[in-house]
Amino acid sequence: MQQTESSAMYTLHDSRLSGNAWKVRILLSQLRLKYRRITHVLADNTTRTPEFLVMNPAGKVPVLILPSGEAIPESNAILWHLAQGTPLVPGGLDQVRVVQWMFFEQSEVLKAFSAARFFTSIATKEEEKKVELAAWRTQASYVLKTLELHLASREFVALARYTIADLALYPYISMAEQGAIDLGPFPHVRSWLARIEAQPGWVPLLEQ
Ligand SMILES: N[C@@H](CCC(=O)N[C@@H](CS)C(=O)NCC(=O)O)C(=O)O
Repeated sequence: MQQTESSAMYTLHDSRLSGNAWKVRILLSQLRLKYRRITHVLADNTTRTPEFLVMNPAGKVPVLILPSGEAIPESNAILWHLAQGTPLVPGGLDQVRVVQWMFFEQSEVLKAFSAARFFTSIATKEEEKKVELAAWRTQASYVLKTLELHLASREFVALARYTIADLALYPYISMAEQGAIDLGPFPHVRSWLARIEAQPGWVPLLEQ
């Protein structure tokens, strides 16, 4: 575990390559919120200790510790909490559109893209689950076709402007090629990714 930065109000438990934690770091930057990072090496199982499980019973990063000491797990719950009261979370029916796409991300996007990436570019051992790669890539292709059609007539997924729905969907789709998922045939998806990267305060996965 490595700790970086000081004098922070928030503490973010993350891991170096986590796309879910990347979402949170982009938003913290966009909202200009100071935070300290506690970066776990997931293979060391430090997210499965009794102390960590009190913060997140699921034993995963990201977990954001608020200035009050309250722990919030689940990347999209963290985005929701931080962005409340900003234009990134609208009110009324528009809010439902944002929630809709954040659920789509967790149910349809996350597992397929993150698993394809992990077993293609990150895992070092011969993993049993590798046999499922074809299924994950098929699911990823369904997601990309869905988004390509949706984004053909709009700039952002939920509303006419950037919201946390775009941010929730962004990390794993932007890293699709690390899972040998080709974004070439999806020009509208690629333009949308570029629009997200052009938002003020966007930060890369790995700081130079
Ligand atoms: N639904 C969760 C998923 C979190 C998740 O899968 N985190 C991964 C890193 S990206 C993790 O901590 N894996 C460690 C483990 O499963 O032991 C979220 O959106 O935050």
